[in-house]
Amino acid sequence: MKIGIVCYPTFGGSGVVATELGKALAAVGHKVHFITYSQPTRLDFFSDNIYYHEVHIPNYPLFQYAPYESALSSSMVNVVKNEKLDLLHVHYAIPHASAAYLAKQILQSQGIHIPIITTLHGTDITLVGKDRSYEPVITFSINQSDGVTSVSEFLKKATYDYFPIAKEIEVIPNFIDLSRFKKQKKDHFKLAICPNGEKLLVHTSNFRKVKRIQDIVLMFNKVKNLIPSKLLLVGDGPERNEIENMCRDLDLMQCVRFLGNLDAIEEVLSVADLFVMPSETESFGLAALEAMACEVPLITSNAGGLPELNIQGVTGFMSNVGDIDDMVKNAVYILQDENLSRFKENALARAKEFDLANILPQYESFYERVVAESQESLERELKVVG
Ligand code: GMT
Repeated sequence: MKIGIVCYPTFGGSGVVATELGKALAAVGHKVHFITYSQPTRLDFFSDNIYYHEVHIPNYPLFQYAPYESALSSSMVNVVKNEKLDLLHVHYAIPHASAAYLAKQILQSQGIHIPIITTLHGTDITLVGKDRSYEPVITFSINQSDGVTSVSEFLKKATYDYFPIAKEIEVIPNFIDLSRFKKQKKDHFKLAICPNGEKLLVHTSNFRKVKRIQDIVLMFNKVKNLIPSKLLLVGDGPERNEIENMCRDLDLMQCVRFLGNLDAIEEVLSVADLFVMPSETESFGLAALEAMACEVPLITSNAGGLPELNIQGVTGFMSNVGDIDDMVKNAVYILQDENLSRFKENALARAKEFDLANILPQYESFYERVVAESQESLERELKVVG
């Protein structure tokens, strides 16, 4: 198939999933065309089957806000026409689903039919999408998509709860490439961070409020008094400065390191003993799955789709959002030497259930079904008109 993938190219779950999916589809022979405003962060190699089309957004002094959605729709129209795509798969509803709808209408006026699949990732529904400023457009464009997927049962339910959606939503969970995300021998790295055999706690995210990174700092402040440990905070975003100040105020800078955005995140995860994700909500928790694949157990909140990933008492523990003392108790339990290796094994076993090899065929058969159904409905419409 010739597939167009539209996503956010920056660090962030939806862009990572879209890019990894595109790479995997290309590896099994599909032609994949990425349409984004800059090179996706994980698209840093050459493949015969991967193409990159940059959305050009011309500016003009009249625009206080450059009309990105119009530029994106125009790019989609051009790529579908020039590359003769079979399908457009857009990741994150805002504004990709509505831009795709417009592109579809423009193409239809030129006698070209293109099916659209929208994948919902989380904040496009749970935070931003349900804002009144976006809700009518989101509802309309989800209903107009030829196929809709969500990354967890939780997100499917949330979508039906928040929006009047008539469309069937297919749950296809996120996945992991186990050939990349696996525990590597990085003893020198561990020794540099934990020279006295301390345990290592890690968090990776885009440092947004929804991640509740302050809970990690408060939790770590107690854990380190019970078990010698260090904390690595990986990623960057709006909360980072405040969290750094908090660590300074709590006199934690000797034990906490901020690493910023990292490409080779699997190298850091390879030396971690515990991954912490206390989010307010999380539709799936891809960063936690990446940690599990590197044999790292989890301390997470029980919000959103996290119970679909983290098995209580097996791959780690879940606590109510903001319950710092429960997270401390559970972290100390996991980090005991007699428990740690069992949790690590369980984390890896669970990650294997989300192996790319299991999930990719689900996307491929969904693509085939949507393309066939949308072709049939087009033929029905043409018959009625004829
Ligand atoms: O978590 C974020 O703020 C990034 C966001 C995104 O769209 O990039 O992540 C969402 O999509 C990921 C991939 O499907 C999920 O693993 C994350 O759980 C989800 N984030 C939230 O629901 C907060």
